[in-house]
Amino acid sequence: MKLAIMGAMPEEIAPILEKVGEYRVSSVAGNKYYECSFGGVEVVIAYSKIGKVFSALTAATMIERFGATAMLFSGVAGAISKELAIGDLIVATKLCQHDLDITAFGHPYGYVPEGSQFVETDERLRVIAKDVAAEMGIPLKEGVIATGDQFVADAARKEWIESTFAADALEMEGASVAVVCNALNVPVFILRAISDAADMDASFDFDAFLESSAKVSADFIMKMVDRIGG
Ligand code: 4EZ
Repeated sequence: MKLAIMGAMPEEIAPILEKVGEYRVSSVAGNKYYECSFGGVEVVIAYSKIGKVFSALTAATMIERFGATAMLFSGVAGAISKELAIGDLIVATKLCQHDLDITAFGHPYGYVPEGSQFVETDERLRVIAKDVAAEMGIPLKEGVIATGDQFVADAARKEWIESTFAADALEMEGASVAVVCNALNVPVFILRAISDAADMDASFDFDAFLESSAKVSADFIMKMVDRIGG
């Protein structure tokens, strides 16, 4: 097994690189990839840059070039569900692309022919996450995450995403990573800690809480890696 651990921004993987300590670095297609062995597990770590295209490129590279056989994504997200406060964790059961629209042809939002409106994550990895949360004594919400190439800082857009997809949180990479992993038959797990509420204050909250929420997510992911290494 070789585990891929990815984020979108440097801040999202910094706590992970710090934890593993030593690694080999290589560059592919404008991104750096960090490889090491951690607790008996081979890992490759990278941040993709923001958005669906860069994250799809990085996920595919980790699998095809670096031989990753499972994918753990760690990062921050905007909350939709009122149950989610800043710093809370959410695990995606399934994800959608909220900005994918060929509804002019009668298709539902987020759907393209030969694709699906929602893409699912790996159940076994979600069970590991539940075990880790129980052991830590912390709540872990599961739900739908909506992905799109937009930083959402607008109540109307957020409400549209909620009513269209029943989404609990939103971000800019999860669905594209999950699509790539499902296509290449690699189990995928998407974890996010809340940095903002995708509303008028989102950009300020994001700047204030990116680092602390990214660390909440990264620390949880590393607990999962500990358990996987057993
Ligand atoms: C994207 N990520 C934000 C990147 C923002 C600024 C330079 C997560 C995220 C997010 N995405 C946190 N809050 C969000 C929101 N309100 N809308 C979209 O994955 C880069």
